[in-house]
Amino acid sequence: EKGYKAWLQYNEITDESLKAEYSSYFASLSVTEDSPILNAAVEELTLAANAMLGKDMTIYNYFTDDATIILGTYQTIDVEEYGLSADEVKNLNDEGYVIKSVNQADTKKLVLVGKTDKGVLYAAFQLLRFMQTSNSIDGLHHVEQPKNQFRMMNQWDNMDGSIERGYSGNSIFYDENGFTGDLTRIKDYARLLSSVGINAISINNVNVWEVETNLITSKFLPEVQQIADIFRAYGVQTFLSINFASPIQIGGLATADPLDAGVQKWWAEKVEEIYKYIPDFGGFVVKADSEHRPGPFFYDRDHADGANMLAEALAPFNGVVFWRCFVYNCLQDWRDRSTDRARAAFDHFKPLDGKFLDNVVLQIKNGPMDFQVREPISPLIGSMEKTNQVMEFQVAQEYTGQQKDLCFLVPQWKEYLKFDTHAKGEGTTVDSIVNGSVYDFKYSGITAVSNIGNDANWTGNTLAQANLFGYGRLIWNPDATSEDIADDWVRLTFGDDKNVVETVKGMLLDSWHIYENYNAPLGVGWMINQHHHYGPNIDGYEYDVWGTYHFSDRDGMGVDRTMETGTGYTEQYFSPNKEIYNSLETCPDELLLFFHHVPYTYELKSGKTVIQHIYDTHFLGFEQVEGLITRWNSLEGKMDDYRFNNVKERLHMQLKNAREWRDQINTYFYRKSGVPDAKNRTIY
Ligand code: BDP
Repeated sequence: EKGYKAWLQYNEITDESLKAEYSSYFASLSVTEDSPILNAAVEELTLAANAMLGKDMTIYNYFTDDATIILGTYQTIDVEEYGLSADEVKNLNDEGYVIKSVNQADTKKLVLVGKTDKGVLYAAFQLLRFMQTSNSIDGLHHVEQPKNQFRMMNQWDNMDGSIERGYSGNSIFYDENGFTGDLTRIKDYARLLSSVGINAISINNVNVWEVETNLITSKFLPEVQQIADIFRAYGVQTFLSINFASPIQIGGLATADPLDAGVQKWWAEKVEEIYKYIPDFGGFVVKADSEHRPGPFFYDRDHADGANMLAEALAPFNGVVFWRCFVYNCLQDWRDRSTDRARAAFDHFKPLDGKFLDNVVLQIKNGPMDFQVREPISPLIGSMEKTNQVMEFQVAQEYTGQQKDLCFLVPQWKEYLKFDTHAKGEGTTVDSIVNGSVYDFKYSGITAVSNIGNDANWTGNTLAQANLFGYGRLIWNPDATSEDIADDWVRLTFGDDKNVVETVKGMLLDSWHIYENYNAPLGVGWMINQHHHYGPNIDGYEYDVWGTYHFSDRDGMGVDRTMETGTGYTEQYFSPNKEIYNSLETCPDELLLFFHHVPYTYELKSGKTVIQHIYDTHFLGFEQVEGLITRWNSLEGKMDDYRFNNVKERLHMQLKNAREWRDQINTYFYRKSGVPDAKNRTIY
């Protein structure tokens, strides 16, 4: 096993009593409905029964009380027969389910009942998770439903086969400006996504270049349709990223002006054509007026004009526009610096609240900058009462070690989701906004940039699979703890050996802080190599146009974003967050340099000076990576060599990276500040 099966290992059950218990339930299965999703559920259970128990289940396509597994939607199963009340299932949302084991003297049965067929599939995956993690399923009565509506994945795959910010090989979808045709691999990806509850995917990069612009033409739609068919069977709806200038590039029009009648007609016809191929097509993801991509600004229109034009075309088919808010000036004059990139999304979009049609969803990155190891939450989240919103995470580790360095991001995402915005008073957490319950959005949820490619193990570093798994599990239920998610992932992936479970889990849970320790300090971000974004380069972006500065000089560092003397960014938050961030006294240490410019000798709440904090965390971060290597090495022989060595190699790359960060950051700030290390360690 090279890691391909990820968390769907379905290893043979070795515990005899558990095996006997499971086997008694896995003799036969009855399913009376016919749908691709139910077929997928049956296929998964069959596959697992075979692999885990060596059982070949008999499948009945009619109802029979002889079957040991009864599977279907609540309309067709007489749930009361099995001790469930009809309401229990009926009151669930469309993707909810119940798993119940009936354990009477002479019969043992499992009932997997969903509100819809999607619920049934999720029930199947959950049941298999219970078994893979050695839980007894006798007496099971498990009820679940997802807490977010859209649980989406954004591929940043290009049709030449490359992946923007891809760290694990090439695309599984495209190659040489066409499709790979490897539908088996795509199906296995669909299984992975569905098993953790992902229900939507956009299959091409948000930067839509020339070739990909043609994805919405008859040249490519038949193949998009094939892919959509595969994902549909796993409850995953397909979306495409589109080029705002498509009417010009492929429509032969002279303009893409969203208020032009000809442009509107072109999109309406285009959408109709797409739905002929894919009747349940999800809609479009749009990056417009961002990093040189075309958009409504070019025609002096605003983003509501742009998004609504597409939304109108999609509305007759229940399609949705995911309109990204990553809009900022990437050609700033660093000598001017009067604008602040952190302000941009809020400044552009907040004034448009109420102007968007109800099938537009604003897609907002979790932070105001760009997926740094530490950023505050985007103040746009929760600030628009009348506009559907989803939050965007990045599972791909662009700025967090690129799947060489270990950085388990679930604890970070969890912090964002549980952050209290105070938008509607205390307790208005981010998760309650993005799940649509605070403002009653029609559409809501979470999306993220995928981290997979065609490497044998999908994610380059086998441990980076935990981020994909964790993303799905966390957005299904943001109340799940990082510990439980990590625990599940390790046991599903590597088995139950106590040593392996505790060691790997500990490594995962420590890893975000370790990465932060040797990275840019105290929330300031960006001290990274330009373009490829791996490794340190403290001034790489400092005198450049992207709006990402740290303002270090001989006296101090950090970005003044206060209302009085700075960019006024803090104003964008609700009280009391606005005051908390605005004041040096109350701003949390870990974000201090994001919000304030302070002397190197400024004393943190931890009692250390900023400069000593920098030295200490950077020495510590490196040592902690040495510690990760020791911890991992203790597992030699406890798993297959392939996966063991894969991670070992990556950890050594990480050590090199951590050393570079430590040395460059410490040296730079020692030279700038002239303040020696209180502990007298060697700084060059
Ligand atoms: C940045 C990436 C860039 C993406 C952009 C985006 O560096 O490759 O195109 O975000 O989200 O993080 O559009």
